[in-house]
Amino acid sequence: MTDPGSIADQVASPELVASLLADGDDDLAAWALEQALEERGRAAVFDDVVRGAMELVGERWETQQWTISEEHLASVALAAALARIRPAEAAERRAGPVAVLAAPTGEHHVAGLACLAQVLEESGWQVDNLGANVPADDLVRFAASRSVDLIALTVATEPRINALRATIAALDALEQPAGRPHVIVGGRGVRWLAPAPDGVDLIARSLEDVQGFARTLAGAWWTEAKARGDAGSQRSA
Ligand code: B12
Repeated sequence: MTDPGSIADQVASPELVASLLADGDDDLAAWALEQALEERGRAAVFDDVVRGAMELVGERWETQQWTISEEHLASVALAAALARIRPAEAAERRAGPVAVLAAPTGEHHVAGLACLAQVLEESGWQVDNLGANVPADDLVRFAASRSVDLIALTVATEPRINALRATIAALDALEQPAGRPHVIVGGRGVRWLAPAPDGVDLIARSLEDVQGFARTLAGAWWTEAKARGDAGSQRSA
């Protein structure tokens, strides 16, 4: 007899979540993802179920089983479903290391950043997610205006690799009292990012790849903040 799998595996299969999202049913999609989160960590659920579901959406769009409208509806429903399952404590957090998330100029695939934001928030980070199409010089100005510990960039397609490289190079100009923030890069486009650019601490192919790194940085931040006696304040430089 074959193993039928857990209830969570059945209701939160990429197949079912893709169909719910393409129907615009963010409510039921969020419920399905919550069932998966009962059994597995957030990074694993996002890497397997959310990414898998959106790959199916992409395949069906490419093969014209689903229209552009259904694909767009799925993206909007995904954003709404993710907002419903945000870690409970994240909205109230006023202290902790700060991460700035952005996609470089021309990059409009940003669901990965929304997923990353929640994984970081669950590990104690405060997150400013700037989303799509952020000019390099503007990102540098934004990060210079506050105390930032981590900058996370996403790239989905090959034509955006040059803009990503330009953004990473521009971050060299960033001066902060605690030194240059750590820089990580992820997204399905990192397969085109060889050789690895200077100034990048980690190139991640998944959220699970980045979890240990993010937890270690957050732990070090809290140790230093406690030593300074100022763990209650953050957000501005
Ligand atoms: C939704 C979608 C869109 C939406 C995006 C909306 C939005 N708000 O994000 C819109 C309509 C804007 C769009 C536009 C385009 N798209 Co599109 N899109 C997709 C689709 C269907 C799903 C992407 C998605 O949301 N995935 C879900 C997230 C969660 O997955 P993810 O991004 O991979 O992120 C995961 C990891 O990579 C990681 N991660 C991501 N970023 C980071 C960052 C860090 C630091 C870390 C640690 C981890 C991490 O975490 C996530 C969880 O595992 C994909 C199909 C696919 N196979 O991916 C096509 C796809 C990527 N698009 C494609 C194309 C061609 C386009 C367009 C050029 C179409 C056009 N002709 O206009 C434009 C380009 C726009 C641009 N300039 O950026 C192609 C790319 C083909 C290629 N050769 O690379 C794909 C693969 C579809 C296909 N099969 O043809 N798209």
